[in-house]
Amino acid sequence: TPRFDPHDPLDLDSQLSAEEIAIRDTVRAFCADRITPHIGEWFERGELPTARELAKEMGRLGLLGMHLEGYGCAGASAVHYGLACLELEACDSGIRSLVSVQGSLAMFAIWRFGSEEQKRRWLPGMAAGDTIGCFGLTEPDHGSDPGSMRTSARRDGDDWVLNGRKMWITNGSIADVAVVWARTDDGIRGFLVPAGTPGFAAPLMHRKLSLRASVTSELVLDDVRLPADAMLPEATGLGAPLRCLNEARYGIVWGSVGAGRTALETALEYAGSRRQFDRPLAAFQLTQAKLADMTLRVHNASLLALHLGRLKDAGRLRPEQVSYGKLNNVREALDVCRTARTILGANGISLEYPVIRHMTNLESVLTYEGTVEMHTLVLGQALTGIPAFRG
Ligand code: TGC
Ligand code: FAD
Repeated sequence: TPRFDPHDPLDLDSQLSAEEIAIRDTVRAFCADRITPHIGEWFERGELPTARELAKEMGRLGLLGMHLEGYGCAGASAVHYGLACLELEACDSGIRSLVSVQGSLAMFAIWRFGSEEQKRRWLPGMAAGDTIGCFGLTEPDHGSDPGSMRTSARRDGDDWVLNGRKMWITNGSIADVAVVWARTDDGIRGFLVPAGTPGFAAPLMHRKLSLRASVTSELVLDDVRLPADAMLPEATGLGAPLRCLNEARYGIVWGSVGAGRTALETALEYAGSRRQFDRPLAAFQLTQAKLADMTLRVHNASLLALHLGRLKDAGRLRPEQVSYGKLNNVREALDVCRTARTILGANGISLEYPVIRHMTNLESVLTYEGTVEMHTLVLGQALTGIPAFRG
């Protein structure tokens, strides 16, 4: 039997193919080379200054719309995509967000619900990272309950005219195209809004203390006139954006493991080298209990991600199971970061170490793509048959 590996205590590598390991290692090396050396500074400045350049590099690696087929997309498996998300988020949740929103939300919406012409027009450039997309569902007054959105699209001759506001939109200010969900006489529909369309603006949101190395924006739509073919023809009703969310939530199931892993590994290394009372921190039983607990949480989450990935590749993954994974893995990763932070003592609050950055990032991850409460209620409904979202 192989030796116990503290970095892979369940020997999960034995469950991955050589190709899966190769993809993971490529993304890990890319992050170590291009992102990790700068990410602390970007976070501190509250910027992602090289977002466009990074998108092109990630496009060349095949990471954008990675699990989609055709139109320049890599056509990789769900497990490949998950492993990539894990490595990206081991670096920073904001970097994984850039990729999630591009591939799982904006590109997926077009790929799944777009016309042939829309797919040909947008997807190859988005897969290459030359064209950036965003996904506007949340509004100032409607977050967990997007079905009550007020943004509207009305017909004027053949055209559509959109009015409303979206809030907290990742990639908004750098996007070349916004997928905007709006209410019509015919229910909720999706629209492709090119940047620069008169009446459309995407101002940056400021003062975030989480996900600082990520572009977050408002979308302003004031009498935005679009041609008839701007509407995604196959997307009818709230179920369409929710299907896109399943894809991005799936990526988060994996990604959050990466954030937890970085915190755990940082704490393990720190505990081995920092000495107090003439002993390494790692020699204290209380520290060992923390390390053991964090290890269980990170690697159980990893096992869950891999299991859900295999179900997805087999075409068997249910939205309720995605909620299960997102709820569990983000919560566990945040818990691991908080514990890791205590092991680092005062250094735990410094950006010299990645732990506090991951911890504050995960506060966003806990909220976006469905809050803890929403996923708890999704599971509650799956268990009892009773929806408890509204009175
Ligand atoms: P409800 O009546 O239950 O459902 C409406 C229709 O949608 C269907 N449906 C789903 N379909 C696919 N996947 C899912 N997960 C689905 N959940 C529901 C449902 O069957 C129904 O279809 P039909 O044909 O009967 O009409 O709708 P509800 O209004 O009661 O809402 C249910 C609820 C609360 C679960 C849903 O609204 C929800 O998930 N809310 C959370 C909103 C959310 O997650 N927003 C995320 C915004 S995007 C984002 O955060 C990006 S951050 C990315 C980053 O930076 O990485
Ligand atoms: P609310 O819905 O107002 O909820 C506030 C609290 O009340 C939460 O704890 C919630 O769980 C709880 N609550 C609400 N309803 C119930 C209920 N029925 N029962 C019990 N508790 C309830 N959105 C996009 O569309 N696109 C993006 O790209 C995007 N990127 C984001 C990036 C960041 C950094 C952040 C922070 C958010 C982003 N979002 C995006 C928005 C995100 O999806 C929403 O913040 C999220 O869905 C929650 O909505 P809310 O913030 O309006 O909270």
